[in-house]
Amino acid sequence: MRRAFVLVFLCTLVLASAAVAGSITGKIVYDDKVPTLRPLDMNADPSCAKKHDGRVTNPMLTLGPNMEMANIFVQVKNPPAGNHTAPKEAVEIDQNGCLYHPRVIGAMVGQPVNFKNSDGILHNVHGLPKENREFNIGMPPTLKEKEQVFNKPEPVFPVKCDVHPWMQAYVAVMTHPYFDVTGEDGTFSIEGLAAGTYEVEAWHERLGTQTMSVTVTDGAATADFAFKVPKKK
Ligand SMILES: [Cu+2]
Repeated sequence: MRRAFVLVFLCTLVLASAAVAGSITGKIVYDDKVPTLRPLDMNADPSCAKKHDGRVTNPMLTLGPNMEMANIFVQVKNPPAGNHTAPKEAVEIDQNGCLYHPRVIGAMVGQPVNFKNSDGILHNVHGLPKENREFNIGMPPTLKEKEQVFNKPEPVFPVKCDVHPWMQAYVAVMTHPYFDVTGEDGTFSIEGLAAGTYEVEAWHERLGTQTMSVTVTDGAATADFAFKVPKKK
């Protein structure tokens, strides 16, 4: 009896660990004519311009040497059921060189987002959500960080600085942890997925969204995306 119990227990453990063994990883590239974006003009605030050597590339389209795309928000649209607890650890977004780093973030409902001010110059963090309450945090040079918590899920919304019109960030508020943002190598990784078929969505601030159906069985499933400039209708 006891042995049978242990066996069932062990089988359950094996099954449980197999059930969350999956992940979806991928690489996102740009596959179109690269537009010439004007560098950012920071001369309106010399203390910003001074933080850069020469031209400041427009971060709207951040490409790696092989057209890898950064700042793509990737999420599972049909996440596994269950209540997902928000991490206590804050998601950080820094105002550095009068730019947001990173430019795109995701946080869970109830998870703090920590807006930092490494610049030590005057910024304000003006969020323009639709579901959550609009917010506008003044960040004088001496204010090094300020936390903000979002209570409702919301697709990606813009955050801007009213002092520096070129400053732009994007925040998504999620009910689950199955999301990631690509770094400069264009890759993302979404872990902890049970076996199943998932709709994966990739979002870019100007090039829209793409979705792909991906089946996770065991180990890593792949979802690679290529973005093009949408055709005008
Ligand atoms: Cu600013």
